[in-house]
Amino acid sequence: MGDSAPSFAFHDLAPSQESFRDAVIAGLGREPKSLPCKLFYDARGSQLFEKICELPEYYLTRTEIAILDRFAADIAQRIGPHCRLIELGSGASHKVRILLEALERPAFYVAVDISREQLRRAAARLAGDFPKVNVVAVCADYTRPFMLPPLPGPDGKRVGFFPGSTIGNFEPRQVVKFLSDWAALLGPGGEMLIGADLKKDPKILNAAYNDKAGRNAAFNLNLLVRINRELGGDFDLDRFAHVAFYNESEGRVELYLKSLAEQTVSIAGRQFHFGAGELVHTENSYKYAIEDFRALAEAAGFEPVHTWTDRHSLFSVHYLRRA
Ligand code: AVJ
Repeated sequence: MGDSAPSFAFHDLAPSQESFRDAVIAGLGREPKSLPCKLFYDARGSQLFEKICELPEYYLTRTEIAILDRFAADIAQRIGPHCRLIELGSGASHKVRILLEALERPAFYVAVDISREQLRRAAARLAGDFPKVNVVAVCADYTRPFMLPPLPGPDGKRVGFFPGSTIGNFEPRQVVKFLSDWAALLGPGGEMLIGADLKKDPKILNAAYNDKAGRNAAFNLNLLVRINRELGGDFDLDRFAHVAFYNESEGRVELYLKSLAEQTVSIAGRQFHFGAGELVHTENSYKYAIEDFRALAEAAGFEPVHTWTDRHSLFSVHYLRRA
């Protein structure tokens, strides 16, 4: 391990094309129809998501970045030296730069993401910019069990980094299972830094997921474009619409693709019927009051150590330690 030569390793555990086809066929064969939100992130979907992050209405990304910027020194001090940072759903790896700059001699940065080319590009660039950090990219679907590659060298603390409110895509009971699995994986002394979107005025939430520029719509509809391209589907994009709203009693934003007419679509040699107005569920994005999220973390065997928020209480960053 050189002291300053960039170190970059790539591990490909990418889900297969068959698993995409199986997920689509199973999801559209179900009643009501639903497609898992991880299917959004082909190369184009990852780009479209980055464009959502720049929207004036989509407060999540910039607010979380502001929190990380403002409290970076405090976060770094709590984490301490030589840590091994493992990021789930690393995307473009923008946010972790704030941590890597503030941390004292971080030893490893492991980036886990389902979007292979974006991951490769982002991790390679990061390795160039942080030559003292061992950068390891793992292309995997982290909602399923996978093996972390060995992280050699002196045994620093393992810290899971899960920003962006991606945790909001899980059902609350899945959050507990997911965090319990991570508690085991991080080992004794392991910690997590998790971004969670807060409950707030539904008007703000509805605007964030129904932006004027139509980027949320393009992102949602891109799933049909992906099915057409990769599975030989014949979705007519003009006959589906983006639907998103805050479901207050469930505490989540729900996304759907709405069929605008009665129609039959063929995908991978199969026929799927859609009624006029029928909804295909594509995503849930849960919003958590600070205490509610802490209770889930505790149920998963973590001790909530600290929570940082912005001045307007739009977003929260939780720091958890394995109890
Ligand atoms: C990446 C899951 C955090 O829920 O806000 C953005 C994805 N979906 N617009 C979110 C998303 C529609 C996003 N997360």
